[in-house]
Amino acid sequence: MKTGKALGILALVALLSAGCAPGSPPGTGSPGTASSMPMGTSSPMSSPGMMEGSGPAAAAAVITISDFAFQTPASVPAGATVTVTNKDTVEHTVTADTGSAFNVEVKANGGTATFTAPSKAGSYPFHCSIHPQMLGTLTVK
Ligand SMILES: [Cu+2]
Repeated sequence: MKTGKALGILALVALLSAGCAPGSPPGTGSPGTASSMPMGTSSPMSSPGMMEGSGPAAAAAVITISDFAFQTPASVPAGATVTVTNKDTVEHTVTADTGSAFNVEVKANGGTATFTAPSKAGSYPFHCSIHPQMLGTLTVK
């Protein structure tokens, strides 16, 4: 039994594997990666709709884009101002599939854009013109 040699090999293997381990320290996502974009500046909910001018304040019509997906409200009132917030790190668009009912670009990292919902009730499928696999439907009542 050449235990000593076996132990030596084991030690060598251990050394090698330790040395070859990818040197990625834990926590690669440093807390500083978030952009300096402040989150609190774009909150349409708290504004009493003074800029709208006409009509009663409707329920918040907000589309949120997150992780390459649209999060749409169950419905929006006809003619409502729809606010789009993009939480992704790339730009997206909200583009009606047919016609030109709406088409807005939404900047990355918390960018917002608004458009006016169609004045006619119905379902309006839309997509992102940059990422055609991103699909959504805006229901107008
Ligand atoms: Cu997109």
